[in-house]
Amino acid sequence: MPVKNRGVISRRGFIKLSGTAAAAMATGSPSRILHALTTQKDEKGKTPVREAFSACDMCFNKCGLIAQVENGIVKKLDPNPKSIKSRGMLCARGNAGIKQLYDPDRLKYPLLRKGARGEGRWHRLTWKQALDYAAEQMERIGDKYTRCGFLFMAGTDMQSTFVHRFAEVYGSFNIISHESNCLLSRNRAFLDTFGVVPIPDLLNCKYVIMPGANRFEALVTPDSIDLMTAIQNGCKLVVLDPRFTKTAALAHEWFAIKPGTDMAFFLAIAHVLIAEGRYDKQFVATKTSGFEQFVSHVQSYTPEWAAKETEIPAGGIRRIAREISDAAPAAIVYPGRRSSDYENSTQIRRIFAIVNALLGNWDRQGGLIVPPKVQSGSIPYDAPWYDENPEDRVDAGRAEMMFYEEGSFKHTRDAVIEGKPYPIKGWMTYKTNPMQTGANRNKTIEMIKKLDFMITIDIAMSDTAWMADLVLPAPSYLERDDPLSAFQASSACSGVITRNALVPALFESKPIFWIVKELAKRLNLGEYFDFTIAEFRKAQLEKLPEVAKALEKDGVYNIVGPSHGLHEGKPFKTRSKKIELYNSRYADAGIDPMPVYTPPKKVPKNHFRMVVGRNAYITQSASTNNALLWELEHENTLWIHPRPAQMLGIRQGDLVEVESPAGKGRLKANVTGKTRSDTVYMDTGFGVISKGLSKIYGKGACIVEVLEDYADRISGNMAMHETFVSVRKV
Ligand SMILES: Nc1nc2c(c(=O)[nH]1)N[C@H]1C(S)=C(S)[C@@H](COP(=O)(O)OP(=O)(O)OC[C@H]3O[C@@H](n4cnc5c(=O)[nH]c(N)nc54)[C@H](O)[C@@H]3O)O[C@H]1N2
Ligand SMILES: Nc1nc2c(c(=O)[nH]1)N[C@H]1C(S)=C(S)[C@@H](COP(=O)(O)OP(=O)(O)OC[C@H]3O[C@@H](n4cnc5c(=O)[nH]c(N)nc54)[C@H](O)[C@@H]3O)O[C@H]1N2
Ligand code: SF4
Ligand SMILES: [Mo]
Repeated sequence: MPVKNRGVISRRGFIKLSGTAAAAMATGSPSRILHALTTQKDEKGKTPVREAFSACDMCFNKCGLIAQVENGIVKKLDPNPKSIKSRGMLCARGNAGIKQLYDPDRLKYPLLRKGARGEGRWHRLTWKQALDYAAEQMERIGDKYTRCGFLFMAGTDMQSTFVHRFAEVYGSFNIISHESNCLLSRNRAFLDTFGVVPIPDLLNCKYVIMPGANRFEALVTPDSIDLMTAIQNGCKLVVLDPRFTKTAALAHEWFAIKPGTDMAFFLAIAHVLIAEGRYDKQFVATKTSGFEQFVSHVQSYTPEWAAKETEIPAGGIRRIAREISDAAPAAIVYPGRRSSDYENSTQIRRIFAIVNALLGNWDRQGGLIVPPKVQSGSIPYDAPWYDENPEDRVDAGRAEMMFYEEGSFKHTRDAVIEGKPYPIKGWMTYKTNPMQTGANRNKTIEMIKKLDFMITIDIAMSDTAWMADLVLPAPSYLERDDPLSAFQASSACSGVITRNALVPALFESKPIFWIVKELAKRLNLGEYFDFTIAEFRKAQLEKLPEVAKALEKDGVYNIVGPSHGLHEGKPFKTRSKKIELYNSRYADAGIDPMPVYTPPKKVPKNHFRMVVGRNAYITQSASTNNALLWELEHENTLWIHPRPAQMLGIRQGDLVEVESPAGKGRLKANVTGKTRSDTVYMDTGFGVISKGLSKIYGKGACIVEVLEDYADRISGNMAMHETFVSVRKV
């Protein structure tokens, strides 16, 4: 039953396709994918169906799932109602997971590059050849350039911990994750205010201001579900977004804020809270430091001033300040998730944190909470020391206050291109696709050209794999046993989940744990991986018998009980032991100790600001080639407002060229009032260079080909909303 090439399918059709029919499609396919799988029947002539627990991995949320497995084939994925994090939900992407498993485009065996990088000619290797070659290259680069001459980058995964372990015992300090392209400036801001990154108790909240977040499309569980429940229970939602997102559509109020001016909005909110004595006085007096400095700091930041910056009326700002203070402490300025936006993103998020502190919502029901987290065990190790290594990470000193463990993709890439302070000649990427998710693709290509050896481990021929020298096939999440993962989510909802292989790994795919273990053996580091996943899990569970029992019985362990009022009387983990409205560590480092407003760069004439965002059926760059999700979006389009579109002679569906100093791309125009007239937008995950992604190759444009690579000054987080583009009809 082939899937018809239609633009739209109904929800019922989608669910049907995602289940039994999808497996049938895969089994019925003439490709060799499932050739080996034959139908077995029991004595009664029925095919046995097994139900098994696992955790979705179509995005980082790890929603609980129950799979129906028949004759070694995953037939359907259902939500696990016992998972209180996902509240018995699997989203469209979760349902489509089955097509990730049975995707004919999956990588099947190790491949070595033939010809030039990115040319797409490959030579099949055995695993032994591939691993011997990789180990040889790692040894050679380590000897010639020190162990820090090899860079490691792992995306979000329950097995990424093994990449970190491997990098450490191999001896490189240069380990990065996707986080410096995601949320580090938010983390920096909340950590430097509260000493911890708190979690919003949306379920019990009465008033939410959501600036630059899109919870009804960019799904975070349980936030997305809880926010909807809270609204049904009377919570008010105010959204600030230059685009009319689905979250804006479901909000009580939406303001198409001028991009880059959120700090002005919240400085003015703080101004009103203080001027009208609407802040939580007792809380502020006992729990915060620097209030006096802050009072004088916000004196001139009136709503009338902010109105000119934000293009939101002063009366609206004043009213919202009053409303949110009336609802406090069950009232939240949503901290947000992705904050890879502006050069001053940490300071923008600092004012979000400070307004929350003024509302006194800390550790209160419906406010910002820090729920308990399960501390699992591990198999400890002492990484060897390599005398010849340089002193620090290659990106050290390039941002004012970088997270040492995370580093910065943007700054590391610059360092590799410059060869300074020392050369990096090797790169391993696991389950991350910087060719699509690191702003300025041309620079990533330039970086790769500097390397002697690049190895990519993926399930598909991503654009990053396409540029690598050696590509290794990984099993999807439905074929893997993973370690345990403790989660900490909102609304009395933390726990532990794990992932069990539902079917054996297809083709020659091998999990990263096995790969690094084999490499370690070849590099005389085998002792650091002298265990199995089962033994690792056992060590994790050693002191947690009740967790082990729950995982076995329910597929998930939930911590139930109150998640607020847990930190009363405890000092904050900041220098002053209080919530820092004024941050003296910043002052010492020459950073503004309180957020100082500077207007965003002006959009040049005949240009637009490009912004990044999501929709509910694409996960960053990774799910656009999924057969089921591709049914919902065949290519991306450029959102452009009707007014400028008319001036440029652009009509719905016209092919346009978008250009910035970083590069250009061509895609169809979506002329829509859902974006401001000075702002354009496109989805991520199209305009691929990899011919191994057969459904989306040649479709749409690649946003990181156009985005320039600015960075947040404090954290080194990528800043993806600082790019101005011109648009012309082709
Ligand atoms: N379906 C789906 N869900 C996901 C993901 C996914 O890829 N797909 N990814 C997951 C991940 S890794 C993350 S980090 C989260 C991201 O979750 P969010 O951070 O909530 O999502 P984004 O879509 O990045 O939201 C950014 C929004 O900010 C708006 N914006 C742009 N500039 C400005 C500005 O100056 N001011 C304001 N106020 N708004 C602005 C954009 O238009 C966009 O709608 O989503 C998670 N959930
Ligand atoms: N243009 C643009 N850039 C962005 C964003 C954006 O929305 N647009 N969002 C930013 C944010 S918030 C984030 S979190 C980052 C995320 O950026 P990335 O870490 O690059 O995440 P993905 O785009 O999801 O890419 C995941 C890669 O892993 C592969 N993969 C999927 N499952 C498996 C598996 O089981 N095993 C292995 N080995 N590989 C697998 C996929 O094929 C894909 O190549 O991007 C950031 N950068
Ligand atoms: S939000 Fe959707 S894609 Fe992400 S883990 Fe949950 S079900 Fe899977
Ligand atoms: Mo993210």
